[in-house]
Amino acid sequence: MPPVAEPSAPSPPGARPGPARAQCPYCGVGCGLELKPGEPAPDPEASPASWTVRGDRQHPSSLGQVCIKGATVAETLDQNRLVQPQWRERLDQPFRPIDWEQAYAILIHQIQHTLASQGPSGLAMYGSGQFLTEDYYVANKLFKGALGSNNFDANSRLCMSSAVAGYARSLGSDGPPCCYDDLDLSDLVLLIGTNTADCHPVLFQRLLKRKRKLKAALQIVVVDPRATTTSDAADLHLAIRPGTDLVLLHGLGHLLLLQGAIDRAFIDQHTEGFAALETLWQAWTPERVSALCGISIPQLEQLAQLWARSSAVLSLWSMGVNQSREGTATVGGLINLHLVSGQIARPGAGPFSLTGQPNAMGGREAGGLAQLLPGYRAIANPAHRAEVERHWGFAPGAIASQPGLAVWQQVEAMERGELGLWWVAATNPLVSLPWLDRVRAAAQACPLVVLSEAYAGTETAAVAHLLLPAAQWSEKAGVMTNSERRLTLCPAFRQPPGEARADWEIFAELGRRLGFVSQFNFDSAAAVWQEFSALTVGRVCDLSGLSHRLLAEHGPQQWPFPQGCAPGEGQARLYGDRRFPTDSGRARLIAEQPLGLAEPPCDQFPLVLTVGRYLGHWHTMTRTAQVERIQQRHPEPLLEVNPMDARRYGLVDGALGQVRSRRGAVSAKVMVTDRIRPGTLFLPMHWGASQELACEANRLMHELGCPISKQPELKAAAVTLEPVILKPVTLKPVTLKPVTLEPVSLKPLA
Ligand SMILES: Nc1nc2c(c(=O)[nH]1)N[C@H]1C(S)=C(S)[C@@H](COP(=O)(O)OP(=O)(O)OC[C@H]3O[C@@H](n4cnc5c(=O)[nH]c(N)nc54)[C@H](O)[C@@H]3O)O[C@H]1N2
Ligand SMILES: Nc1nc2c(c(=O)[nH]1)N[C@H]1C(S)=C(S)[C@@H](COP(=O)(O)OP(=O)(O)OC[C@H]3O[C@@H](n4cnc5c(=O)[nH]c(N)nc54)[C@H](O)[C@@H]3O)O[C@H]1N2
Ligand code: SF4
Ligand SMILES: [Mo]
Repeated sequence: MPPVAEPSAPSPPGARPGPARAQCPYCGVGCGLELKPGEPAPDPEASPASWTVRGDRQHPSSLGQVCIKGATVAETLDQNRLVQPQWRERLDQPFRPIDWEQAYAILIHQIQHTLASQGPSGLAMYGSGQFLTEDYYVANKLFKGALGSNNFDANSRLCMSSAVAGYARSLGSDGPPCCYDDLDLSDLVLLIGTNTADCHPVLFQRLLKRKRKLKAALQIVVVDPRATTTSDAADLHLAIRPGTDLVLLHGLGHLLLLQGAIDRAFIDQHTEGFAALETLWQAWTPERVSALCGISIPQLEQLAQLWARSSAVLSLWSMGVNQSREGTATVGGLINLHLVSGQIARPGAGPFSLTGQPNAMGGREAGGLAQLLPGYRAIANPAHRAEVERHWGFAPGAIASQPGLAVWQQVEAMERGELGLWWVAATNPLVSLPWLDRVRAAAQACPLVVLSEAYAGTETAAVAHLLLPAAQWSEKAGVMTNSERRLTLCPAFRQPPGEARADWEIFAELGRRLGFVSQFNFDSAAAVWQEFSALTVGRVCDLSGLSHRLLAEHGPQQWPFPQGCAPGEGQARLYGDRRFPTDSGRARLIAEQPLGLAEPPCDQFPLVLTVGRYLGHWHTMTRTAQVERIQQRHPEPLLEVNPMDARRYGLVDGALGQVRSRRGAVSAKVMVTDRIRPGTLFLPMHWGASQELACEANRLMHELGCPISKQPELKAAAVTLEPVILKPVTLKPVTLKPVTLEPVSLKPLA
């Protein structure tokens, strides 16, 4: 069956399409972009039409602002695309092009074979926060509903899952309670484990603009083992030892107690568990905290004073908090402070996770992790399963009662030969998962690895048997939700290249071919959305009043947006009534002892490697490596080393250094800088094996993570460092054979 036409399908060839408005497909700030077609190309077949991009001034989340990635996105859309399904039986063979009929036949054969031999648990998909919500919804319905396998997980496991678990545990439900306007209303902004300037640039610029105006009246505190562009703007930078965030937060609680800077009325009326937290905090004296975190007591006291005297405290956090073996506990530790001081559920105040990917929020709403179902529901809850089964049109019991495998468990299942199909879509795990050598070996042992990708030649393609060409953002319609719970319709305004299809269409077509015709009979993304949004009625993330049409006509909207809600009337903040969605209606205070790093430094591996991002590059560079301006800005990966460590390990600026962990070694050019803590190294995550200057940081990282969120500790591994001594190359003497030249007879010119 051919892909179904969208109501917002690309214009017919020859027509000049008008400007398109969409959410930026990169980070979770979710800026609005306005895209206008350039001059039509003389030969549209040879060179596709160019698009000019600018910030969409009508978008309430970004008001016309963009960063370098959003501004250059049009340059990434056409080159190096995967345009046809490709197949190889064995990994040592080259891929050969096939058609979609053959691709579906391969998928269906392996699914049926696996179901017969191993059962539903032998099937797994690993998806992405870069899916549109419609992609997520149909993938989930296919795996958890039709196939009976809850093994649908996403790269949000590496990203936001500690925030998801932390919100749910403390407040009773997932869902960031704040909005971007809070940046304009707070007088203390705590940025913990986030390099906002590089990773959420448009939000950071908004904060910076206000800081320039208000000066000391707005205080900015940054907690990060490195000095970053973010900390350059801070009034106070706490360069703590990696993995000591929870100690710091408890130490702050200790001082707030001492100073009496707590809101007794709020604690009594709206929380539970204070007595246990109070006992825990009492033990976290400034002396202990200072020694463990590696910061001074006056610095800690300064933070406590700022918190105590501020009328509105806003905390922003990202991967420095989430990617930790105690990620959920640290999120709880941060929310504790907001609850105990009444700094929540009012303008300018609250705990606010900065979402990484453009639609990781939509993924959470659609139930896109192995333990979730749509509408912020849980697999473990029998009533939730029954509601979803009914809505999806499957028999009672169709959804398995146990949560599925999180991504690392999928890797382990492949190692044990327990997966017959590993389907990777819109993520590049052979760069982004920890312990890459182990992941590679596990994937190589899986009988069928399928990769749905927009681009050709990614690192993950090297372990795949079947490649499915995906239409990407701009070529398929659908909705994304940004960090402040705002939904933007992203229309299809370009044709997908070759035979590429929207991910949700690929999943729906497979569902029909497997015999679930009525359940997957969607004729458009708008119809998928309609079915999904109806499943959110009465939930915390109620967005049942939103349709593609409403979003197209009235622009981006925030949820909650129940049926009957008027455009612009979605809620900016959650829990304004201070009732939390727990059984008691009270938020829970979490008293948990800090554990520190899962792999602490030791004699053999005395340093801590942390891995993060550069402003211009996006993750595994499938898109940003194509942009000249970005490549010029970040031409190579640099290993940041403190001058003390450089001296100790015999390295100078510009030298080649080798970082080694228990799992492997990588080399990179050294940048000696006092902007990183002694004992800590930094590498970017971006340069995978397919890049000319490959630097596979994740060969070094371990898989251990938070037991609650199952998020791996991608921010820290114990390593050692040594200079790379380039061996002098001995050239073998070459004996040149004498060349005998044939005599040439030149004809005289006429
Ligand atoms: N330019 C760019 N922007 C992006 C992305 C991108 O690839 N490129 N990706 C997007 C995505 S998916 C995400 S998840 C976000 C990530 O956004 P961020 O989390 O802001 O980015 P990172 O660079 O991964 O890490 C942030 C900081 O955590 C610090 N850190 C390391 N260990 C610790 C610790 O133990 N404690 C604390 N407090 N800090 C620590 C690091 O030094 C680093 O500066 O960015 C989004 N935006
Ligand atoms: N050590 C360390 N490791 C990390 C991190 C870290 O901070 N430190 N961060 C982690 C985090 S937070 C994240 S989010 C991950 C990100 O890691 P990945 O998800 O692996 O990174 P991306 O390069 O964004 O991968 C997305 C892929 O989808 C493709 N694609 C784009 N659009 C579409 C589409 O519409 N359909 C399909 N099918 N494909 C599409 C892109 O070409 C790209 O190959 O990395 C994680 N890994
Ligand atoms: S800040 Fe994020 S969403 Fe905004 S333009 Fe940059 S990458 Fe896109
Ligand atoms: Mo992320």
